[in-house]
Amino acid sequence: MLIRPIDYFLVAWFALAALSTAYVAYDQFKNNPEPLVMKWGFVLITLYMGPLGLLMYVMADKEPSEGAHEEFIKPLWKQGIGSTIHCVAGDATGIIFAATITALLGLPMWLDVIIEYLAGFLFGLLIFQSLFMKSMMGGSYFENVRKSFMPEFISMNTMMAGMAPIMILLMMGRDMRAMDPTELVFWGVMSLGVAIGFFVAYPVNLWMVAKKMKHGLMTERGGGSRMAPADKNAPENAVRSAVQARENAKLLPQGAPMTMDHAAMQEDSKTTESMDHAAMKDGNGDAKEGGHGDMRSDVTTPQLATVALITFLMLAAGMVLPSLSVNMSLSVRDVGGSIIPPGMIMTYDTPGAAMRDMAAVKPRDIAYTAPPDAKGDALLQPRIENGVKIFDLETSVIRWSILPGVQVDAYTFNQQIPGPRIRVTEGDRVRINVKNRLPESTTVHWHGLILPNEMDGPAQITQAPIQPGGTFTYEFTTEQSGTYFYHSHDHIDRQQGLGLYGALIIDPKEKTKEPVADTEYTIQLQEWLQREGLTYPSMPMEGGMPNYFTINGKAYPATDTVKLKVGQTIKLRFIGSNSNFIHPMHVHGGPFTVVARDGEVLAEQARFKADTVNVGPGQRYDVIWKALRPGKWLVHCHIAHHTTNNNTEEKGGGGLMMILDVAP
Ligand SMILES: [Cu+2]
Repeated sequence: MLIRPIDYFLVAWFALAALSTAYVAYDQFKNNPEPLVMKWGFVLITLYMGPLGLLMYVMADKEPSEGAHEEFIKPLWKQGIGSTIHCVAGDATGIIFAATITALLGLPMWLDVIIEYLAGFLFGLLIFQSLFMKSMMGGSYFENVRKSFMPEFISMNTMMAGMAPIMILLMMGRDMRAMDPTELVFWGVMSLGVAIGFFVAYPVNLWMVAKKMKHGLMTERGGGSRMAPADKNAPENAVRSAVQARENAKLLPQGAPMTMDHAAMQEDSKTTESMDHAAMKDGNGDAKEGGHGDMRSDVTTPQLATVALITFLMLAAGMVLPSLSVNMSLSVRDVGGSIIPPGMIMTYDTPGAAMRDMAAVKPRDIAYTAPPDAKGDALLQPRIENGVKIFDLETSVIRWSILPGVQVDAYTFNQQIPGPRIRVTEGDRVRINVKNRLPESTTVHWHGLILPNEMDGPAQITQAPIQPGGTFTYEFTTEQSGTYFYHSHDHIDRQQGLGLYGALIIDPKEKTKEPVADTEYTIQLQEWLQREGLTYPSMPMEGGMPNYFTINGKAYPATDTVKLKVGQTIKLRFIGSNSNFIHPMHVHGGPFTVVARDGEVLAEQARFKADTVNVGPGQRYDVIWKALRPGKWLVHCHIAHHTTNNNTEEKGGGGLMMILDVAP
């Protein structure tokens, strides 16, 4: 699913990779005079490295004009490219295959990289080097395995030294979709890893070619390459079949141009035998019978041992150092495709559950997009059966506008933020059916109510969590009155912060017990963290700090304006439905009277006047404010940052701000 800018980039990249691969494959098999194994090497490398593979092909290998391949590929840097391609094509295929299998099996990351190394090494050695090259190198399969071992070991070490840090740091970085082979970003990491591995492996391959330990690029015309065209006109032309070449070669003087040879060996070639596959020697240059010693390596044993040691240290550093900063004990299943907010601190001991807790809401889970002007806190009408008021709540993931053009991906009750208002009367028997359509389990807690313990809601304490698709019925008789609210009590750190809360107002049986005003308005507070189009549960920790703040699901200037007339009173019911901060809520234009706290009406002599009240998470304050003067009077949080939208002000503020518009 395309949810981050990198996803769009990768679509474009892989489209280019497909086109590049198609071209290289077509050109290799149609035109380029090269052994089959190198044709496949270039095709695979272009598949993995996209336009970079294409670049290397046209710069180092593609025959520039008919018959010119032998000369064209001679420079050592091109031979180094050929040698690296030959190694990396095999190694990368083994690594990518192993990475996919280990991810699907759900193995931990530390085991993944070890299996990937072994798979890459064995695939490169046993299949790509020894099997596919056998026809060129001559000798028995096991002889080739033995000769290829050291070059393959050295090359694979450097390849993995480059690729492992990319895989480890990016797969377990912010966007852990990268651990999942069903996600495009996994393949993006593989491609980048192969590319980096290639360039790290290049210098040592260059050295091995120079030392005649490894083959570079080769030219092969006729027999070995399936589609190489045969030139019928000129025997002296380089383009001809292997059979023809061998026949004709007998007539050639020593040192004459040969049609089938290893470029690095050409200068040494003395006999027609050098045109044969037998001349393609690897390893330490043991000449095969019928061949000659022109592939004899001039590397010394101390050189070889030291280079092998250094590359092994590079491998160890590449695998161990990145592991110090990510949790290598986790598997793709543990992290669940989490995308972590920017700046969140993750260490080698951060548990998978913590990552899932902090992760962005997955856009693919969104079941509904609310219209931009949709409002939450809608009064929920009950059905009444045998005197019981029955309410239905359903949780789901929706997209919700908090400002024009700013949307959050939220967990909601009944597709709104805040959840619908439940309003009953003291003494009512209520039954609330909760259906869970979230991708995770949930429960509902009835904050502040006296009720049977098994109806209280805390997951794993009074009830089993309601699993995705499951239901639970809460039933109790209300014994109190006042301003209450309900909220999720399972993974509360995540779920309440993503929108699972709503007002629960209980009117007293005896109306006279309650301080009254001409009108009332309920204010439910919330903090949001929305960046790069993704919504994370805000948390008071590094990387988790909120950047949007809402009253009843809207940030100023999208918050409500309440119309009043001079002399009228309004009861503001503040609900701390947020879970991070204490918000000092302030009203302009004169003091209010605090008449109730946490649902409890204050005795006359305990009521007090104030113009700011600290609304902490979970707290409720009912205050009555009288409109003394006409004009636009603000209600706002007095932590100034909480009246901004992503650190900007619009129409005089943002976030936790709304207007009481008093007419004369
Ligand atoms: Cu505040």
